[in-house]
Amino acid sequence: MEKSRVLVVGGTGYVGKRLVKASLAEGHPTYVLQRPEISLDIEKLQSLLDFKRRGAQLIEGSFSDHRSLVEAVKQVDVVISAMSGVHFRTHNLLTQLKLVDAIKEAGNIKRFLPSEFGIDPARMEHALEPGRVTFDEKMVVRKAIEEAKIPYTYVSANCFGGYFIGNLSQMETLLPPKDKVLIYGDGNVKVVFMDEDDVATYTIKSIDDPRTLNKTMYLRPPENILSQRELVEIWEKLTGRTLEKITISAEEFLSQLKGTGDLAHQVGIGHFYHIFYEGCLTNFEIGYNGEEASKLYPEVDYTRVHDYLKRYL
Ligand code: GFR
Repeated sequence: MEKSRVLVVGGTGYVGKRLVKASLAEGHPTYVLQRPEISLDIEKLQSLLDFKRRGAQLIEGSFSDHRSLVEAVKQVDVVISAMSGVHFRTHNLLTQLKLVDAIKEAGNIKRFLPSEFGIDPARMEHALEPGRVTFDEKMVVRKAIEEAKIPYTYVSANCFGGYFIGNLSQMETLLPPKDKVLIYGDGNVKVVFMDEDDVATYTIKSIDDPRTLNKTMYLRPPENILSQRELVEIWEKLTGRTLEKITISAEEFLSQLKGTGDLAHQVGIGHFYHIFYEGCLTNFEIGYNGEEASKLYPEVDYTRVHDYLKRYL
């Protein structure tokens, strides 16, 4: 059967550009939404032109023009949204409801993947404020998808290496610490770390797979299920230097929420707490309604944390 046509929304973003690349690499006719709002964002425009050079097609459309979204969606079989959840000040995941409306009206889409790629929001009803906004918005979008009976796959991609591996899971930095590292609690809570390119590869492999239809696909490749202590040890072996480890208790860590610190930090505190103190990524079995990507696609030679860290040496 010929490869399904894929439209990536948010294709110039951190995950989106990798999805475009993976879609082209898998041989899918690949389309990228080109929004007029891009205006003078020269990096995004250059990205779009590069995609065209590499064989993707650009489709003009705007979230403020329903008709344009319907026309864009009619040209493809699969839509993947990779809107930013991190820059929530300028973006709002609820904008995706407009995309859901367009997909519902077009009626031709065989699979829709909304912008998830993190903690499974269905398991976060207890999440702390204000970070819970991420999960609440994702659940509103899921509800709209399911009420519209749009076929879907939700991708729970866990911790992106760029935000969690390179910095040894320190907050407020993207680089590894030089002499001391903050350890969350005993540092033994299991977390799942992912290379962003692998997130895109697994996502593209899932879009035509009946096994992932109306399912959540979790990315939990066994060798990347590590504690923060194990992550630090891998780095210490690579650098040949040990770091001074400073433990921060859950109470101390959460006391930062009392301050009126900037919202982005408060959101991050909540997410890091659920990940590194509660173990929300690994404290459950992937049951009847979930699939695990490295088992579905064993042919993918996913990047191990050790190799991901080499670029930071
Ligand atoms: C792992 O799953 C998620 C990660 C998720 O479901 C939702 C959001 C995220 C965010 C993290 C916390 O908000 O992705 C990256 C990370 C963003 C972040 C990193 C926020 C504040 C920080 O200080 C930070 O330091 C690296």
